[in-house]
Amino acid sequence: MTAHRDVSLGAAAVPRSSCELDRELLEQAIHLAELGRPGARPNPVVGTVLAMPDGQVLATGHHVRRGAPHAERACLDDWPEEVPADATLYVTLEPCSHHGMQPPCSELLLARDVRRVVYASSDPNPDTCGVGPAQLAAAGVRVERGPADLERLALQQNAGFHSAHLRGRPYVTAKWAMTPNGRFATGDETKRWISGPESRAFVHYLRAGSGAIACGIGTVLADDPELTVRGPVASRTPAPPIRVVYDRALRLPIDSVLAQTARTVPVLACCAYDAPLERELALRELGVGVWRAPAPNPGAPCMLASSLTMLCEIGVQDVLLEAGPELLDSFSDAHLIDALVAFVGPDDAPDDQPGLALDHPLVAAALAASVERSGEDSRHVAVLHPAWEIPGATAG
Ligand code: AOF
Ligand code: ZN
Repeated sequence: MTAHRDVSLGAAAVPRSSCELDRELLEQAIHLAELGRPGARPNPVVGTVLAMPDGQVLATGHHVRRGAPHAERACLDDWPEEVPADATLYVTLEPCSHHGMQPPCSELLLARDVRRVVYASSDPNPDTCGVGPAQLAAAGVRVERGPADLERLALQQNAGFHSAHLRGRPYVTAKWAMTPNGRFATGDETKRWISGPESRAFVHYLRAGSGAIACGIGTVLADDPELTVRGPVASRTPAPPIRVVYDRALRLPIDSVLAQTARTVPVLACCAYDAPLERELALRELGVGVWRAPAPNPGAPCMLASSLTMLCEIGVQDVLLEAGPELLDSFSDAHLIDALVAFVGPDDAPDDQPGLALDHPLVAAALAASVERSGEDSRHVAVLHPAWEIPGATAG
C-alpha cells in the first residue's frame, strides 16, 4: 500500500480556497460529520455537502458507522441524478483511495463526474494518505483545501484518529468534577455529586466516543464504579469502551463491580511488572485482562506512557481519563493529557477533602478557561490539546 505514497499529493501542494461560500459549506459539512459520533468509532467522523456555485445544496451525507458507506458515497447516493458540471463536493476529510470495508471514494467521485472537491483535513491513514486528492487532480478535478481554521476544527473533530496514526498513542481527555476550591469530593455524605445531572449525562456522551475509560485503583476502592455508557447514547455506542484500571499492585477487588462484570464489558488492569502473580490469576479467572508494565519500571510516567502505546496497539484511539487527583497529577506530570473537561460545582468543600491545589496546571487551566454554564454547575469547561498540537493544525 505504501507504494502509493510516491504519487501522493502533499497537502501543502493543494491550494486553499478563500471563497466565503466554500467556508460556509465546509462548515456545514463539519457539523454534519458530528452526526456520526459516537457511531463511526474507530473510523473518523466525516461529513459531505454537494452544492451549486450559488450555495444551493443538492445533497448531504455523513459516515454513520464503520462498514457503512463513506460520507462521499452517502451524499452521492442521495443525489442519483447526474452531478452538474459546476457543482462542488465539500468533505471534511480528504477522499480515500484505498479498498477497506468500503471501496475508494476517489473512484466514486471520478465515476460520478464530480468536477470540484474542497476538503478540510488530510487523512493520516498510510493506506490512503494523500493519494485520493492526487488521483483526482491527475484526472483534471479541481481539488482545493478549505481555510486553515476549518482544517483545525476538522482535525480536532477526529483528534483520536489522528493521534493514533501520527503519535502511536491515543488522545487523552481528562475529565473530572471539582468544587471551586479544587476539591474532588463534597465531604458531605448526603451529597454524593459535585456536578449536576446535565454534566453527568454529558459524560456518557464522552464515554461513548472513547475507546477506553480509565481510572485509578483509588477511585475503584472508594466508589466501586461501573464505568459504562448508560442513558440514551448507549444504543448508539458501537462497541462499549474498555475499562482500564491503573492498579500497580493488582488490588482490584474480586467483588468489585468492574471485576464482576468483566465478561460483559472488558476490563484491563494495568499493573507494575512485579505485581503479585496470584492476584493476576484470580482476576483472570473472572475475565479481567492484566497488562504488566515493562520491567524494570523506573516509575509511573514510564508505566503510563507505555500503557498508552499498548492501548493504541489494541485499537484504542481516545481515552477518557476519569481519575482522582493522584492519577490525574501523574498523567499531567508526564505530559500525557491532551484535553480536559472539567465540571466545577457551585459550593466549596472542606479543605481536608482530596483534591488538587488551585495553582496545579490542570486546575489552573480549568479555572482560567472561558466559562460555559451547564445546568446547575457554575462551570463546564473544555480545554483542548494543551500538550499536543495535531500536525497541520497550525498550518497557514
Ligand atoms: C473517506 N470518507 O467517510 C471516511 C473515510 O474500512 P473503510 O473502507 O471504512 O476505511 C476506513 C478508512 O477510510 C479510515 O481509516 C480513514 O482513513 C478513511 N475514512 N474516508 O474518504 C469517509 N470515513
Ligand atoms: Zn472513502
